[in-house]
Amino acid sequence: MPEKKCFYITTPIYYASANLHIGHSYCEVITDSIARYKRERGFDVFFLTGADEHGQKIAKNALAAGKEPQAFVDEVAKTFKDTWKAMDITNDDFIRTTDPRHVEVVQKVFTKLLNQGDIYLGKYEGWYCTSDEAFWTDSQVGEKHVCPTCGREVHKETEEAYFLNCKKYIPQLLKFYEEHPDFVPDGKLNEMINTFIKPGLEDLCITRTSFSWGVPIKENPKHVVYVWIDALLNYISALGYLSNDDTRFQKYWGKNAEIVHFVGREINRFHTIYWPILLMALGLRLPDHVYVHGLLLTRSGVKLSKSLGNAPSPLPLIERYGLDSLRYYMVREVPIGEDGTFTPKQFVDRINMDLVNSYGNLLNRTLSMIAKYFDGVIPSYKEPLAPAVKQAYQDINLYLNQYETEMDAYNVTKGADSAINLINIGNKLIEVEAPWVLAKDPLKKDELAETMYVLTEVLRVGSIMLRPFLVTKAEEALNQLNVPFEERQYQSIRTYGKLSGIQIGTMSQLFPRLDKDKEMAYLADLIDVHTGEHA
Ligand code: ME8
Repeated sequence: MPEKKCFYITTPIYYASANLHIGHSYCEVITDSIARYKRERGFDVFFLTGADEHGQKIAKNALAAGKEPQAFVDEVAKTFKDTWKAMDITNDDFIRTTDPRHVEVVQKVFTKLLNQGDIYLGKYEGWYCTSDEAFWTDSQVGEKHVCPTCGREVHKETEEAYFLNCKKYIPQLLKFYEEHPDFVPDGKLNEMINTFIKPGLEDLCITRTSFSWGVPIKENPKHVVYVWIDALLNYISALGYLSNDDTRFQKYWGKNAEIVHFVGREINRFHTIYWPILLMALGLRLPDHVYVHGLLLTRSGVKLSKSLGNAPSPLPLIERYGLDSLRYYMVREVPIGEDGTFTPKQFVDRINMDLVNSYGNLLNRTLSMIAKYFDGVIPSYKEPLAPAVKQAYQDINLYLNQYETEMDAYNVTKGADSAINLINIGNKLIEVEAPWVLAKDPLKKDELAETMYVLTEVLRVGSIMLRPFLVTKAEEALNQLNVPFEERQYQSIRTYGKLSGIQIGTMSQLFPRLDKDKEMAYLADLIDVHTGEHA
């Protein structure tokens, strides 16, 4: 057996300033789907998420809530963990920037870079956005002096501060970009180069003295580390970088591991410019990809966000529609690199069309017909003779190949689409072959058997493909078909013919049909409570 290839995948660590909303869940669900897919493909996966718990904004929120910052973030981090549990997120670790294991790494990194001359003490004057905890230059804030990210007013701040010598690394960074054109897929790097690097990237101010809720540096403890530098280091502190036991780090940040960060577009800059610079300064390898996904917007095009208070939690949606429906909608309906809107109509239509009509229905019809025409036993597999059945096997291979290509490129939207297209091979075949007609003709017994057989394969293969998204229902479908353990494994996905003679399990409806008007009204209400927008 060749050694498993290591795959390290991360989401951002979410600001522990308030509860999570469906925008964050979107980021987490697509990443989780990739992690699950990679595990299915035999990779040794490590999937990290966590909480970003330092900074002025969080200290302010804690004060407003009448709590000590640590007690405040302890509570928020617990809600994060509970939410991810409710969404069946399969993260292997949950890092908090207040974890001692993380704080130590931040301090050690600071000392290392200070000693090697990549960090120096200077004075900072700049435009600061309190909400985004980001400093901006004159050209970035423009004449109106507003934050380019959130549009809020920025103010001037001056303080003694340490700087990271970014300028030194620009040639090396540009060379890296050139040599790794797929570092940031979909051309999402050009904007970064044009906006931030070409106009001249300044050294980055990486400490603050105006507040204390952060990691104090050992050399000068009135300084705390800038929240973004603190936060970015989570990706390696969680693996045990610079700790007594760095086995995980050697493994998942090793040269043979595949490393992918998933981030939303508004934090592209930090992950594609400053994070690589930090890693270069530390003499570490860079990630293979920073995958930049789009954002969920309100219907009038505003980002759903915690600070604007316009975004609902995923929990009521899970309670009403089930986790799999919500996960499926997010993955399938919002094209991964683009912004999308949570639209009640699209939600209801997508669930009814793909999960109820295509998937649930195919399972139901197939099982009922096997019960009716074959006493509940899957007929024997034989080389198919009927042209439509032969074609169905070819189409299974076609969509399966397409699925793998898309999922390998992290395109979960197209991956899910290929899986449903594969399921629809079965629905089309039922229309063409009309098993109820074949059943009446004794000369068509073989054709009926091969038709029913291929339908079970469509469902088996399709369910394995859907499993990263439909984390309970796909397995439930395999249970109803009574597919043996071995034939559920991804490595057996292309092995056809092993289901002959299986007694099918108990039938039940996978997804109830949603009443369009009723559910659209419910969803519009739920969303509008937060966004203040009406359809
Ligand atoms: O940025 N739609 O934290 P965060 C889709 N702590 N994704 C969204 C979204 C939306 N409406 N709103 C937020 C931070 N996100 C930092 C990260 S990592 C070293 C530090 C995504 O809680 C957002 O794009 O504000 C980002 O990828 C993630 O949620 C965390 O956002």
